[in-house]
Amino acid sequence: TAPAQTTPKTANPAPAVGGDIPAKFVPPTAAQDYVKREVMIPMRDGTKLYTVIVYPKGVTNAPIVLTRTPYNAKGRANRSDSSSILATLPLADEMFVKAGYIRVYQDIRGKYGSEGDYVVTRPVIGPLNPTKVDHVTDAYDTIDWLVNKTNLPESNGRVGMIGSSYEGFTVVMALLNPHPALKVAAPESPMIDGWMGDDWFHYGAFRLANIAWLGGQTGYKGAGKAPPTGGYDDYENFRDVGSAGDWAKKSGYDQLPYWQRMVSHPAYDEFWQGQALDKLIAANPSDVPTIWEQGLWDQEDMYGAVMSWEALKAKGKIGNNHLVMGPWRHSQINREGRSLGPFEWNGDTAEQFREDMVLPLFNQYLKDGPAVTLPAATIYNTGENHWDRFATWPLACETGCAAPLKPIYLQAGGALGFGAATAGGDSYVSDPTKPVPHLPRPVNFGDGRWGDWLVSDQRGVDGRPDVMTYTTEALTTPVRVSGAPIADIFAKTTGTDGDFIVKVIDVYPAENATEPKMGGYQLAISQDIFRGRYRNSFAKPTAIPANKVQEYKFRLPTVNHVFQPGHKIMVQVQSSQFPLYDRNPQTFVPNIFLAKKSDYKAATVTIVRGGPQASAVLLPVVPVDQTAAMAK
Ligand code: PG9
Repeated sequence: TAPAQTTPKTANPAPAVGGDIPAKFVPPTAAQDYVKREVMIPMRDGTKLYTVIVYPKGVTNAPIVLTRTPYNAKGRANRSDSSSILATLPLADEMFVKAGYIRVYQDIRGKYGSEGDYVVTRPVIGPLNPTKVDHVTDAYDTIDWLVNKTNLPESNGRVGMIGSSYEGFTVVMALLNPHPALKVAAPESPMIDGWMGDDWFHYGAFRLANIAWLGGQTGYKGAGKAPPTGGYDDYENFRDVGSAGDWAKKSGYDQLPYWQRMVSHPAYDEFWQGQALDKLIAANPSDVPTIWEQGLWDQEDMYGAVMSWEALKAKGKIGNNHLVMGPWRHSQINREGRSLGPFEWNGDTAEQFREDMVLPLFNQYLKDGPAVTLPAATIYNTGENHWDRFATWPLACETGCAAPLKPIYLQAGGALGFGAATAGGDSYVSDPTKPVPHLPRPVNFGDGRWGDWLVSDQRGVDGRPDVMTYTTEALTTPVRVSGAPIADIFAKTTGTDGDFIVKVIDVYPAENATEPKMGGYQLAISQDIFRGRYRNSFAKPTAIPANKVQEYKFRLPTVNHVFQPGHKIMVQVQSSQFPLYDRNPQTFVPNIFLAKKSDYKAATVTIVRGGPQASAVLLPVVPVDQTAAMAK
């Protein structure tokens, strides 16, 4: 027979009067293996910043890892509601948790729980920031508070900073005047120069892909939301409305101060120059051991880390500055890094970065762990599928490297080769009513393709009459490229402004018995856009003289790649990439944000081949075997 059951007597057995929600409900914390404190840390101007401190129960003499974020510190420190610290903190913190660190997340001023005014990527104190506070002082004051034993007796008084993108920007800011307790840093895909090649523009072409971020981020103090776009296809939504300025007006952006600032600074004037962190960091290099991380296919912040590292190298500061570039999309280093799009890597490359590079360096400087020797540059070889550890980088460049760049010329009949090209030209009509899509349509910015669009198959546009394609024969020997290619295009246009997009592509063999879908894949290993009005000066745009050949020369993103035998090298040139970038009206107007619909005109563009104005891509070609360049 079943044992008799007794119904427990409750204090309040009757239907609730006043509702079933108690005045205070506190989930029990006794089982937690960690302590989570929420504190308001005062800054020098009296503003208090919301900060979450998480550490294992009973820990003593532990180092601190700090992230300063505009993305909700409370949420960042709460992967899940769990009594285990490992499950509570994000995946990328697992290594710190296992090593007994104190983990700190802080809302930057004006966002989420923090007091004060939020300014988008607040510039340093000076002409662009008339206040007495910036991220340099806020990081300093925060670290000062954290290492004070009365505030956090569990710490050993040493701090490391880490973070990606905006959170990487705040790391770099802290390095401009590091608190003495800041012992090590890892800026990951940091936002460094919003005009040259990070979030907002690439060489002056405005990135519509980022426009929703601004509404979400500055329309609200807390969690924001992007404005509605209308139909599903953002290609149509943005094209049909007109300029970026027209779209913004429709979306209420004219109320947003940062949008207004951007509209008043379309060129690389003192507003952008004064914020270029690669210049600021090279003018004030720190002695803090630092890992600069950059994704090789970072769709948002592809520019800043490598440029900062190169600027520091030019200052003789690579002793404490290390560059790491992996096969990653934006912020993928905080997640799993086994693959990107259809490409599979040798294990979890993001975890390898975190566990084999970041953690040992942090342990060395924050816990007196064993000394590690990180090479000057650790860059994934995307053609051979392994890490390369370089004693020096890049292996080839225009001046000052072991090898020069080697031009590969656009040739007649869609050919591409290292030999001289016969003189001629290829013309196409670039029509703003039919811009080249950056992904097969419909393109919806929220459709899940944003993260890996940079590795998408370029056959999606190859063959369009407004995309010029040049290809080598199938290679009989491998070709290695290690450095930053430079596009050097000579072209004329019937318009008075225009954009040039240049892609360096690895074309896979047509047949692949193991992975049939990869047969003929066109993988862009490097690509960028250049807005023609800036060909003579980034600060002072000028109209392109119609029908006169002009040179468009610009650096493309860094590569470390081996084109394998049987593959082909391809270069594509086109004049729009939409809706990723706003359309160039192709008629010179003072400010493209304010272009009228009638300004948008089709233009015939002619790419010049051969002769004294031979269009080419200058490739960092070096011998395949680079054993001598590797770190010992
Ligand atoms: N790429 C994002 C961003 C950084 C800075 C300004 C605007 C956007 C980010 O991922 O944080």
